[in-house]
Amino acid sequence: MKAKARAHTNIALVKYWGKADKALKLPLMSSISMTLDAFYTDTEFNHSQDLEQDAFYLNEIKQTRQQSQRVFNYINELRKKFNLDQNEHFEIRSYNHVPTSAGLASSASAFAALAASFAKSYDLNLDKTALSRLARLGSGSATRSIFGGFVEWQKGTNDETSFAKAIDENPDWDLHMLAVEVNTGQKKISSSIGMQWAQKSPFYQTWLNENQSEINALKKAIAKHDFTNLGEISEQSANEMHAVNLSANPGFTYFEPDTLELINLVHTLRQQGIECYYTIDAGPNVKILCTLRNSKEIISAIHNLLGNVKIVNASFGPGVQYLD
Ligand code: 2P0
Repeated sequence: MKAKARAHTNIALVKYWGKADKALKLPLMSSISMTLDAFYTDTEFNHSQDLEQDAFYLNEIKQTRQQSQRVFNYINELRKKFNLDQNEHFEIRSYNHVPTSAGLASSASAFAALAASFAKSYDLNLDKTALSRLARLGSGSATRSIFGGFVEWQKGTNDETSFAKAIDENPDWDLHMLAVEVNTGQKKISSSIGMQWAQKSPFYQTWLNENQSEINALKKAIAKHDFTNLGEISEQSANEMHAVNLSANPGFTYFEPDTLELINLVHTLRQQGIECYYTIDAGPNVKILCTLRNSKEIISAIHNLLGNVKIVNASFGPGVQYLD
């Protein structure tokens, strides 16, 4: 009747940025991510005939009907899919340890934790592949948050074949990601809209054509623990994603002035021999890949440049876990 799950966010190194099927959230490209230890969502899913109405609480605050719509639609879709009792009501309590809607992928951990707690509460006995497919119906990036470490979401061609799998769930690798919070406010262009607009770029198809070779190259770099290659491929994928945004018609960008300041800082640090690389998602925040050894120096350079911005030092996080 009741189950609780924790899922961590993930940040894509080879980006997902376009759908082949909107309803099933089938992607146009495969992607590779790193699951992070520092950001996660805990979700409790309860269903019972004793409940009087459906309810969704986020960090103890009851969400309005409008705020709950995406979550309610998702649960109703899943109940239909598994032929579950539609007359029962459900109550969802989520605790988000991720800044919501700020390009730090809160929907990834949110829908992965929701899919897992839902499935467990109904004793559906789903394996991780099935859970990954279920999470995908909530949010594309949630597909990858079922697994820890390095994860590949193979785009597939239909609901059965589009799911994530682990590349290496416990990498023995000194690899860190500094999440620099430039602006944690609600973003103006949602990911779903942004990725739709991006497809109007004349460069979009060219980018897609490179997807499989980028995936192969990153998997090789991961297998060899080759930081330079991993960083270069990740930075390029982020640049390509933001380039198709800028070159769409009309063009748009998630960058803010401080985003560009941080890109320049990463270039300067590299010239000084401090190896680091950036990646940026659907928001102005910048994530910097580096080793733990270099992280102190990079953090102090960021504070020198931008003053007292919040920086979270993250490393590899685990896959979905059941709590209680
Ligand atoms: C990613 N992003 O691969 C890409 C890179 C943001 C930039 O997936 O519409 O919330 O739910 O599938 O997963 C963010 O978009 O979009 C995202 P939907 P999602 O992580």
